Amino acid sequence: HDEQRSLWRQAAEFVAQYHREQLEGADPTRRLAEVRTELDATGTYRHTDEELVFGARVAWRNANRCIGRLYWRSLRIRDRRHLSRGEDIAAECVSHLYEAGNAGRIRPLITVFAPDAPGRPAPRIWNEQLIRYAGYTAEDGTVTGDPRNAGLTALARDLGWPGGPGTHFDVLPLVIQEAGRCPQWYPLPPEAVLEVPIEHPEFGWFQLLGLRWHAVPALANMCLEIGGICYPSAPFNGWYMGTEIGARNFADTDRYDLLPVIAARLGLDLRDERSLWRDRALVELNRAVLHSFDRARVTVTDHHTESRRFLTHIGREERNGRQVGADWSWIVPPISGSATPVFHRTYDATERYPAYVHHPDARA
Ligand code: HEM
Ligand code: NRG
Repeated sequence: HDEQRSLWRQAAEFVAQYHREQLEGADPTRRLAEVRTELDATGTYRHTDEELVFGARVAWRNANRCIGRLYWRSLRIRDRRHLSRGEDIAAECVSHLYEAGNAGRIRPLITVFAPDAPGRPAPRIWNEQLIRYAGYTAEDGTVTGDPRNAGLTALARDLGWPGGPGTHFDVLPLVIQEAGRCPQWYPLPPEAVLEVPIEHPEFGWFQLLGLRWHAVPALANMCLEIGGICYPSAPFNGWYMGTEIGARNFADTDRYDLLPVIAARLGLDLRDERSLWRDRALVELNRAVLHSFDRARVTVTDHHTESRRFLTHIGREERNGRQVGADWSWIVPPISGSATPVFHRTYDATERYPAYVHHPDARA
């Protein structure tokens, strides 16, 4: 029927692409027949190890919102497709964090758990990222911690998580759901969570703000889609670009909202919009983030370097005969956009597969 036919079409397209790109144009006929037979018999098919590695890397290459794609070939894959129990997934997420963190020399990594299959839906990780800070909502609606995670924090509490010490940076537990079951929470051991205390290269008062951030950004709620097969639990990470933390997580008014605090400490006039107190606070905050990661010897990139690399990436891909899709509004950094080369041009926005895709949030 329809769904089957479209799965076959996507599978065939992927197998053809794999042979074209990875096997120097070898004839895909035999592999296609094999996949067809497996599809007819079981309603799904299994990727070879090589297909999985190729698919996960090309999905990164196809991430139109990602400025960090120059190194897409270096993604390492942890094949854990045989795992679908919550406990096992939690344990492997912890080892993913150790391997990815690598004492500060961060390694781009993806761990792939069991895919969706007919009558056998995959497990789901409910956390947006493997490491997220709790946001505790008080009676009056104010939030301690990261307001972005208030929902997951409340849910974890409902599931029996006792809560952390109540700081602005309590690490949430993993919340994992086996198919058809109620989600369960699993604590992350503190040793698996590499963090950087934030200080400023000049202003001694900065470290007294007590800010910190985790070293590894590991998206956990996107689905890896390869040749029509969905891997909903496939957490991946690279390293941070400083602006993600300094210009968004710490600065957005619906996140840590720190610009007024920092501008006041800088002695700026918060009543005068034209003192550009927000802009000046943003610059110092972003200097502090980059300085602190460097001091802690944790991999981080800055938006000027990364913008140049991204244009290098586009050039290299085009020389290889491939168009690079990109989403301008995500690629241009959230500060000093026009001071980076990625601002001054347009991009092809075509979506390509394999891809990392956002699915509707998991539900119990
Ligand atoms: C998005 C940088 C590695 C896939 C982003 C964004 C940045 C970025 C700045 C925009 C995030 C935002 O505005 O919230 C980097 C850097 C990396 C890296 C510096 C260093 C190696 C990776 C890896 C993958 C990946 C390894 C997948 C294998 C994505 C995807 C998005 C994204 C799918 C869009 C996320 C969404 O829709 O929310 N990246 N990235 N990136 N990146 Fe990368
Ligand atoms: N802005 C988010 C992280 C999104 C993905 N960014 C990366 N991905 N650098 C934040 O936590 O601030 N990556 O895989 O490296």
